[in-house]
Amino acid sequence: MTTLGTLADLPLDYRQGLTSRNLVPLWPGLRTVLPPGRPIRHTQPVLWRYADIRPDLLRAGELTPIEKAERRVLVLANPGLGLDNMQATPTIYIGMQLILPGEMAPNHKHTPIAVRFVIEGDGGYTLVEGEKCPMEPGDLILTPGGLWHEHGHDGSGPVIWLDALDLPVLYAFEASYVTEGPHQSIRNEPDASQTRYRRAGLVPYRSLDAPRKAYPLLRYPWREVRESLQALAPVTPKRDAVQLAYVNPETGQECMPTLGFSALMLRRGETLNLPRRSASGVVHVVEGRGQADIDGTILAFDAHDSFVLPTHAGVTLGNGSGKKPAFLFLIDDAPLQRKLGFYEVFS
Ligand code: GTQ
Repeated sequence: MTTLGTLADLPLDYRQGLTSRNLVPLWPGLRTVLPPGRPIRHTQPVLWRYADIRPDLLRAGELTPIEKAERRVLVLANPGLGLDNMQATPTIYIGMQLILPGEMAPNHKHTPIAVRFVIEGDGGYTLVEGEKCPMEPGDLILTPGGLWHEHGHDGSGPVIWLDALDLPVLYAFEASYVTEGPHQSIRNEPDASQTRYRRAGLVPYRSLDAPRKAYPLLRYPWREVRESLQALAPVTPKRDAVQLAYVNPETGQECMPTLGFSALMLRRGETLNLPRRSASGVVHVVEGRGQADIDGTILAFDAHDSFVLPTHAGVTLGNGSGKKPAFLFLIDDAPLQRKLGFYEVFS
């Protein structure tokens, strides 16, 4: 590959003239924006310990009333991307949200999509367009872009969950905004995971002729995901991942347009090599402990910790227990990359 001319090669008056006319020569920066072979990455493979986050979040509960926060969230910001930019990866926003008994996080809708993955507590719920989704630990709850959502808590003790949004993408598009709305009235029926979409492989008959909703299923109960992983484990060859994708039960496609969600079980004593791929991701540890090797950076993880998988990273995940499985929840931007046509897996 030829060495290109630099800025210093150009006369000062020429450079100043270009700058004054908002013009930039490409060639001095060409190898930065189009590096050979592999992208330049600023995303660091950082880990956030839940043992650190939890006390800070509970303190936020004392310091800032919900009315002054709307959403009481500490954002997991990747230092490589600039803390103020609120990016865990270039495309993924991750926050940890606290709601205390009796509090309400008021109704709104926004252009970014969001999902909640519940970490601890009883009695929390999210209302999505009138559907009340109970938040039990490990549950995944979708709040698709443009759908009204508010959070509440009728139990005791703190409820904490992880928020994942495609906010960095919408923000880069200069398309991110929110609309506030009045408190929703609750439809007095159980969520669709208990009624219309109770079981994989069965859908309401009329949805065959015309799918009724873009997002028929808003809640994926962890109890069923965990059982399904345990059933999958013994029929999965040793070198393959025991991994289930969260999909739309009517289309079988990823459940959200931009971000992908999957659950992964590391069997007792298992060490798993993930293929290098173009997607970035964030792993949240649901249960167990272990070790991640990300491009040579070694991270020891415990239950409820979260860590970053940069694009194109070589990733090895090890279960730290020879006795118990570990369960991980993975968020990635593969759906967006597939749609844009550059998703790659390198084996
Ligand atoms: O709960 O709707 O972490 O609007 C960031 C923005 C959570 C939410 C976040 C939000 C929400």
